Amino acid sequence: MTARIPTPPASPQEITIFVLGGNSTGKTRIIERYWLDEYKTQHCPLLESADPRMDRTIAGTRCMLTFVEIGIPQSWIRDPTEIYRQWESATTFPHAAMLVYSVSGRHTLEALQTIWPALKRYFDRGKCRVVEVVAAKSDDGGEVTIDEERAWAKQVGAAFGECSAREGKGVTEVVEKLVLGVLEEREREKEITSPQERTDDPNIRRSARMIKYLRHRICG
Ligand SMILES: Nc1nc2c(ncn2[C@@H]2O[C@H](COP(=O)(O)OP(=O)(O)OP(=O)(O)O)[C@@H](O)[C@H]2O)c(=O)[nH]1
Ligand SMILES: [Mg+2]
Repeated sequence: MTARIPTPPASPQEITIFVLGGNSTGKTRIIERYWLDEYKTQHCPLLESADPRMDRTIAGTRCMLTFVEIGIPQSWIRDPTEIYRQWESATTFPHAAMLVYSVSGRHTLEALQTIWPALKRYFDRGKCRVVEVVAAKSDDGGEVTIDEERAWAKQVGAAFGECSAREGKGVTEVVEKLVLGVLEEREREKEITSPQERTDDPNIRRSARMIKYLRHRICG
């Protein structure tokens, strides 16, 4: 009798996502809604769990997602070069970033626009190319028109999404759009760096097509 050697389970794709935005823009509620499908009414600036990592299968790929919430301090808005000073020596970078503003506060969008050049320099250094501008609290009366924001996102080469953590709408889409963007980028890099692998493993091309198809369905 021949013993079958079990195939070791594939290690998950490690994906770190920065969730970055001004005070009270809804960052924690987005993560919480995605993770636990909950919306807490009392204010809690950060997730209560000490380990913000979650194991999810997205587009047939096991992913280990780590969310890092970052508030934008006033000092960055006054002088965005503060970001260089704080992050110039950083050696860890996100794989994707969600730039969150609240549709009910124009200043939260303007804060992102002010610090974007400095942020971009940091993201470029870490080769983080998957960025999404997210209009949070979409259930709330808007001060910012979505068209205006969509145009800015396009101009800076970011995707755009809107969601309401309170109503549970659009949250999965905004998170998974980023994850699919990272997976697609990794597939592309794999194809460039190891054409041998591409010819030997037919699943690589199949999963690349699947990710592309799902991304197209979510992002339009
Ligand atoms: N209408 C509406 N209000 C929301 C939504 N999400 C959050 N809020 C409100 O905004 C407040 C702040 O939400 P948080 O998720 O804590 O915002 P944050 O950006 O993490 O805030 P800080 O960490 O304190 O900067 C909440 O207490 C809610 O009152 C939403 O989807 N819709
Ligand atoms: Mg918070």
